[in-house]
Amino acid sequence: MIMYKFPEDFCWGTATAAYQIEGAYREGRRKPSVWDTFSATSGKVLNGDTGAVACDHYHRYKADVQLMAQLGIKHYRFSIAWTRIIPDGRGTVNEEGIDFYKRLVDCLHEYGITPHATLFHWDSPQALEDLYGSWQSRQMAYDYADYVTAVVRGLGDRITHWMTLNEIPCFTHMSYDVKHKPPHAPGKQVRSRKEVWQTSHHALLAHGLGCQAIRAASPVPCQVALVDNISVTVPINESPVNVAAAKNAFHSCGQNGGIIFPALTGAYSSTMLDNLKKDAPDIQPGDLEIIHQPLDSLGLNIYTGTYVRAADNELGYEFLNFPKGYPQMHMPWLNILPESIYWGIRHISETVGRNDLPVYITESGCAAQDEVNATGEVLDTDRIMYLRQHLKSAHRAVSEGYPLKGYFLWSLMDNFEWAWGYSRRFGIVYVDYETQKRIPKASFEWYAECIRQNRVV
Ligand code: GBH
Repeated sequence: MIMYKFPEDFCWGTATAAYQIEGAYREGRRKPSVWDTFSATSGKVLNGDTGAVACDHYHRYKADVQLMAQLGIKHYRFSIAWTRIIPDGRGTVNEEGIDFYKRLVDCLHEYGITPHATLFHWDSPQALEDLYGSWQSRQMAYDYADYVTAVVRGLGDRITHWMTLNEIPCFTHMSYDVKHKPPHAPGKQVRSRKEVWQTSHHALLAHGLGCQAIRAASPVPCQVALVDNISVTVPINESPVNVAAAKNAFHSCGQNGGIIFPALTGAYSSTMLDNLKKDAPDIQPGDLEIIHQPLDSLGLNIYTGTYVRAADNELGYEFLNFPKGYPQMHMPWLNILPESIYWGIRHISETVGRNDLPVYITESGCAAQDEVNATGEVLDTDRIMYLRQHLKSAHRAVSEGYPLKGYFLWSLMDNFEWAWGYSRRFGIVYVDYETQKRIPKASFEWYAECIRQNRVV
């Protein structure tokens, strides 16, 4: 019988992000990020929702850490808000901001939970958007590095696991090219495709400078990672020709070739540059060396993927559309494709060629149409089904020898789901936004049991 056992040292965790849970948007000298401005603008976020209060985690972090302890996780991934640390984006460091994260991290340590801090999860300071268009400018990368230095100076004695940026395409391409529906803050349209690629190039540069800043400022040895949402190509079946097709497709897709390839290999993928031609970003001498920093691990956020098969065309492969009625979770893009976890990890190893790098699934999870029933429970068996299949796929990667070290479930609790506001629930803890009451869902108990038994249950 296959027990789906994980190695003894496998890291079980959950993930969140500052703007999605903290609230307290005007407290502790915090100033607005682009998401405050965007969500306060009518028509940008569903139902006019904003992150002003969110889960009020800023005030309720102790109870939330207790929930994590009850769940049994030993690892927690959260993000630090730039506008709490340096409210104007650049310049004076705000000690009140540092203090909030000290309290949170000390509380995590009290319960034996290792903090994994993401330094940027999309909440660019509004002041820098006003000053120079944030990621449109190369200056953003340098201001980001200064912010990172301030964080690591303030918190580096108690945090040793750092992640530079979360999902570069989501705050560059989705923010400056409104063809992405729904767009992300600040939701501007730049003039050309080249300018879109320039924003992600600046973010890559920020990643590289950020890595250097962390290592320079950390008082103790630390771990540095990038978190990326690769586009996962899944062969329609595992015949050699279809596996080869999926690899080729992984390589040439812009979201991979233009982000993970330069970060991990020091070069944009050649097929992707060929595709872009005049739309490729300007790359200054030395940029790729800065971008290609030594990393201690790679974080992958994987929710779904795309089927690929071999085809008799110029490329030799084709992407397949999902047929009508294909099973989905509660997001238009969330087609259920559990093999994407396995293939994402395998492509990093074989297609990018980085089989030396430990990998963490830094986000995996789904939205469901959760309801509190008459007995006050949320019986989200659909989420359990989704998670069980994805963990089996993660187990396959481990059992075949790929260097998967941990799994962070997205998310600990329901939260502000960006342009979808509070209408989409990704948590294993239900949040009643009227009362801020937390109700652990059935999936919470299920995940706790996986952790207790160290296997897929
Ligand atoms: C993550 O992004 C985020 O890191 C997290 O903050 C968020 O809450 C979570 O997912 C759940 O959404 O509409 O076809 O253009 C997930 C990556 C990138 C997946 C954008 C959906 C849009 C596809 N997302 N993508 S489409």
